[in-house]
Amino acid sequence: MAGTGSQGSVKAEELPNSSFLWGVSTSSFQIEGATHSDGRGDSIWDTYCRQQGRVKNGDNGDIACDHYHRFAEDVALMQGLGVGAYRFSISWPRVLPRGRGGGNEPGLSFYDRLIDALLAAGIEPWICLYHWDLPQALDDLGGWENRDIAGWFADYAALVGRRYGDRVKRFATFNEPCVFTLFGYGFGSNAPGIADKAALHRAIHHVNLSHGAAIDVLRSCVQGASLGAIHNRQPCFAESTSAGDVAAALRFAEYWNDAFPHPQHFGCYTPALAEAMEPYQQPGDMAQIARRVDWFGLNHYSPHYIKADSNLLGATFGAPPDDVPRTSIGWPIVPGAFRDTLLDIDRRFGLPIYVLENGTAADDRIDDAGHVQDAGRIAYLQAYTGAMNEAISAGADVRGYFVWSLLDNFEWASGYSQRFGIVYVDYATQRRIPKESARWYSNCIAASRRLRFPATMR
Ligand code: GCO
Repeated sequence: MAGTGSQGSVKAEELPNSSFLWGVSTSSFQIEGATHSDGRGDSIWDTYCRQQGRVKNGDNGDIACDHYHRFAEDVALMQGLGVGAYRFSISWPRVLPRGRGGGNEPGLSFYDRLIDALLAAGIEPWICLYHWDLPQALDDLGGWENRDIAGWFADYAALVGRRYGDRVKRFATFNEPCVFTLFGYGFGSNAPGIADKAALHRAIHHVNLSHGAAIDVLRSCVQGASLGAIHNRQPCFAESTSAGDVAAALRFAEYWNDAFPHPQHFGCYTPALAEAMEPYQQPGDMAQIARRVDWFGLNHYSPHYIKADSNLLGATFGAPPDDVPRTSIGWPIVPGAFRDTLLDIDRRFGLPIYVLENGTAADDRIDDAGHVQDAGRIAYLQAYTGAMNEAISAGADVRGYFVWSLLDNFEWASGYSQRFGIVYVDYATQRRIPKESARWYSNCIAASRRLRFPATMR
């Protein structure tokens, strides 16, 4: 058995079989830094960080994990972990500083080097086209509120597909479209900081259109492409049994769980959203949105507990019941909700599922011996991978699991105050220190690879 000792031990019979894909995920703005290097243009997150009071401690992405310069070391870390895949995102303003027009060769060649290093290390690159860093130049033209963005996004997808498609086959269009539209255009708590219901609905529809357009482009320019999108899905429980909270939870779930996967897979908005989305639709849109994809990408951390509110959705995040355990940053730990979500996705969409983000932030510290003992994260990962295996045993077609995240990084409006990595980053020196959870994950992967039969046959 790979793991020893009580903390970090892995029981092989609790793991999926040897063909299962284990990976780690990151995103461009959260780790790359070098925001002013080699011709990169500004993104909406550079702008947002400059606005006073938006991001905790006034943090920004200028240096982040300096991955732009240290990618070789980071690939070596992944190789040491034994992961089979690495999901990262392309920074749109790094490869197209104005969002459209001519490509930026130094930016494009950075991803060439990263991809080549991954392949040399035996790690499959998974590219996500959009992890929230919209070129500022496009936001100046209305960003996701401007219907023309579907064409701009398709052109960007073509640039990426043609450039890397000889070596990369796995492409996701969007990461968590419900989060960046809801927080960015509905609540105003993420870039570009807009809080307006019509803006939210316009953005939702244009992101959906852009998804369909990019799928078509990638299919035509990447031979053997394996395509999908990355969605959040999680139960939205009412914080209380009051009619107001129950209605709020249902409404919240419509936006959180269904505004994107439903139209992308079934060619229509759910009845609850249909009327609101009507004004933005043109003939043929729904067919353009519902393009065939090859897998369902899932990000899941915990269920939501929702309560009524006076905001534009009439719903916001509430508190979990007192008896629900929480991580050190307060997120509810409910592995059963993860299992149920996987089974629900399997039934609803009938596609192979890749869990492309799961993990937790913790109050990690370097101890006197220079180690980072993150027992809480290990317990979380153990419980959640266990729940995933229950779903697999019950028939869910789950093909892979990626931890969020490889490195501690820029956690959006929380700046660097939340550490999600299995590798600690000492931001003052940029030194990387694999945490205990990195060792646990590595053991888990090694144990799983040794299994000869699917977990369902054990
Ligand atoms: C998101 C993103 C990640 C986060 C992670 C932890 O959901 O916000 O996909 O960028 O860092 O989910 O919050």
